[in-house]
Amino acid sequence: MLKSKKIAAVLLSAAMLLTMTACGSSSAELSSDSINSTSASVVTDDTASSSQPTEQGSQATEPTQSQPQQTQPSDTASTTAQTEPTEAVTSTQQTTTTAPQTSKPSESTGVSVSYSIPSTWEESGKHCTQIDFTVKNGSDKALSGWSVEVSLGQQCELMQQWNVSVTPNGNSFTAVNAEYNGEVAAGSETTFGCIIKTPSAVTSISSITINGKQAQVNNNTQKPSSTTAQTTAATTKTTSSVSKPPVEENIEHTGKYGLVSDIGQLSVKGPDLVGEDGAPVQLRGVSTHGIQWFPAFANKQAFKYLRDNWNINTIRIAMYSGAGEGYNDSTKAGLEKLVQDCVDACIELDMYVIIDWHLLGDQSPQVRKSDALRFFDYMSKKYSKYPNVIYEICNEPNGYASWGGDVKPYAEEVIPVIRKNDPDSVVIVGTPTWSQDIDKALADPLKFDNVMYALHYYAATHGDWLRDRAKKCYNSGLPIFVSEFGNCDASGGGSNNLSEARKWLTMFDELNISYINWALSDKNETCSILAHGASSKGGWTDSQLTESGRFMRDWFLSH
Ligand code: IDC
Repeated sequence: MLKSKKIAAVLLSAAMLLTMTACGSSSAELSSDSINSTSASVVTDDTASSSQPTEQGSQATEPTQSQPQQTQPSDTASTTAQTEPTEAVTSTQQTTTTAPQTSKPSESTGVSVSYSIPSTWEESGKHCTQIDFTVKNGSDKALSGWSVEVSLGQQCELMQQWNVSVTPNGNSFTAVNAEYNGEVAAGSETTFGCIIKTPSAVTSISSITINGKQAQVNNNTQKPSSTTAQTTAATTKTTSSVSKPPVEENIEHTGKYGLVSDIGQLSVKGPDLVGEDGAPVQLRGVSTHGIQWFPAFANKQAFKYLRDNWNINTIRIAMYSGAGEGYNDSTKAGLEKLVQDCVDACIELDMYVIIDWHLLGDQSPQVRKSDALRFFDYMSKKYSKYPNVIYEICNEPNGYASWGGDVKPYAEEVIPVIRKNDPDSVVIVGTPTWSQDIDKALADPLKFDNVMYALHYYAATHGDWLRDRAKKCYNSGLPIFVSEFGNCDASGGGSNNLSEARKWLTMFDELNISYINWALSDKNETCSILAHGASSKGGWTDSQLTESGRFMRDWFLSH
């Protein structure tokens, strides 16, 4: 089966590329003649550079790591108010399956706006529509700001927005650039989006202007392809649109590194993660950065590229859960929607996917327990029939949070909620001190099956002492999952320590312990796999990868 799959992959690779490109493009193309242009242009994603807010504030607030024996972002650092931009809450997942070729670009200049409607759903008798926009500056002059007016022909209410400031105005809304993405260099583009609520369904948009000039709307035959429910609407019906297409891979995923259709439902046997046939399995993959900050990199094309070119079988979706980290009443619906888009993408890609409740700034998982209970109840109901999904219920308890007083009691409430909906699933539980105190879990384990305990390390910070702890715990029967690690220091910065990194990964390969690298983003920090400005959709050359990115790619490919 694997052999024929490989041949199919080769034969289909060209078709696949075309499909991926088409999926990444919008079917509606609008152009403006505001800068030298009169014609519509086809917008493709392959040259997209990150339109994320730059990390101006975040560099200053990186967790600092000064004591190698104490492992972690320091206490003060991890509780520092997060200065990452919080408005970048979005779905960049293109789930559209039809992307008709619009008129050929007759010239490559001009500013164009394209849009796609990746999902729609109903809530309290109204229609909710997510619309993703791309403003592309095909001119030879920088754009110093943009204002896009979108006519819907019906009243609209704003629910969410990202990378933009949206003002509803009767039957239309105006979308004005955020502070950080008004400037669009010649040849670049920027993306933004919103979720709106309307009395009737929005299937296409009748008119758009950009910077006051009417833009032409090309015929749009694109259909919303998913009807995913919002997690906040308890009464909303969940309709999963996930179907399983045949898997096409460039790389043959075999044996313990297989994909879901090879390995099936995971379970935990002694200290080992095993597949449906009971044989040990090793999940290896990459974690997104916080999806509130780097949503552009949380997309199906990037995951697919990593699956096919880096030989990984797992993606971790990190959603920071602290109010200071961008998860709050006004953003949670959009973030949880993006988690689902990412999970749906991984299911379509036949990959395992970890839903990570990325506890960090709150220290104890007790702080946001009621949100976590609602979140995991929803996710485990929605994904109960998919063996792809693993639940990680608290990334890194830290500071005052203790195993007996905070983490264990939290897990004892959350796990039964997951189990009720999804009885077979594997659950990863974080451990105190930034998921280093696996020994505390060994001394007082949870009484559930199919539970694994998170061990996190950063190779330039954590050495022999933590490896010894890992070996001792494993040999004593503790199931360990390395749901996050970095090759640099625990702040995410500093230099990589690749010789330590090799020691860690070699040990895990020998013990069949699964590991997930931090992080899939182009943020200017050592732990990123991508160099700043790299495409968000894959196809990365050596120079578009960081040192850590090249090391991880080579490791995954040669081990
Ligand atoms: C870091 C990010 C950094 C961000 C910071 C926020 O790399 O861009 O500003 O979080 O606190 C962890 C955490 C993980 C950290 C990572 C590096 O799980 O969220 O990411 N790290 O500091 N534990 C140890 C290290």
